Amino acid sequence: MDLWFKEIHNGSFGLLIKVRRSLYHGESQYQKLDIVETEDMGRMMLLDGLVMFTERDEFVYHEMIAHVPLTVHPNPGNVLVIGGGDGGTVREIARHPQVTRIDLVEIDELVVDKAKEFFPTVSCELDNPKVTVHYKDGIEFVKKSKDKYDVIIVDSTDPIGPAVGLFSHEFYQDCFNALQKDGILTAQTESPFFDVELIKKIYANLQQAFPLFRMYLAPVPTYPGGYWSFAFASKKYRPILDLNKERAETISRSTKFYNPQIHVSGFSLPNFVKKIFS
Ligand code: AG3
Repeated sequence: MDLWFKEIHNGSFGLLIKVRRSLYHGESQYQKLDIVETEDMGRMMLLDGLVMFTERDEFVYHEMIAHVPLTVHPNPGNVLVIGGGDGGTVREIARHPQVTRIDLVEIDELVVDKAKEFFPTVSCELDNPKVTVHYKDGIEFVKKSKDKYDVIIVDSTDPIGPAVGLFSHEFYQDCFNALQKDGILTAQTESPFFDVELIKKIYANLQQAFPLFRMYLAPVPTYPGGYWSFAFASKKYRPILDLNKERAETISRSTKFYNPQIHVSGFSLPNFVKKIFS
């Protein structure tokens, strides 16, 4: 059988992944959820037909969104994850002994349920006693928190549907207020190759809320363009100068992508990306 999954980005560029079979299809009030078994990439989760992650390469994204802020913050006790109901980001955060509490705010209970059923290696820390899962809209949730978190990680979908607000100035301002006085935020910020206009807007919104912001990059083969951007926004700490190399080294004994050298080099931007900010 010749079955291929196709994701088309911005109408004219696509990604093809060979599929063996469908494992689950369902729909919540928010989105369609598919889980398929692929030929090479392990199982894959799709939301509204877009790749959220595959078992084979999810480590890059989840390690980079989590370990970069957590190795810069000197004592990240209290961490908030917005989105990320699959649990991949939580799994990485749970590797840090300094973290005593993780709030995960996922709008869609179906994502958590099916991640637990089909992706045990990704969702494995969701039942950790340090983790509290809130089935709520992240936008409303951050509005109600003040001076509470050391790190906020926005593990969202593309800015479509319910996720649009997770890229707005107002949301970033609410995150700023929800963070303690030396808090750090990281967020996934789409493809630096294809989403230039969108990225300009996202970083302008961030810049209005945070005194310090930088982009960093990592390769994610199953996302459009294979090259993905993340934002590091902070009230005080600088992403390279304030890196705790010892903790980064310790964490990298259990990671597959992240290490202190990758942390630093992730912030080196190619000229075509630098140009987005000039
Ligand atoms: N968050 C989704 C990143 C965006 C992917 N975009 C796309 N395929 N068009 C991933 C969630 C994993 N915890």
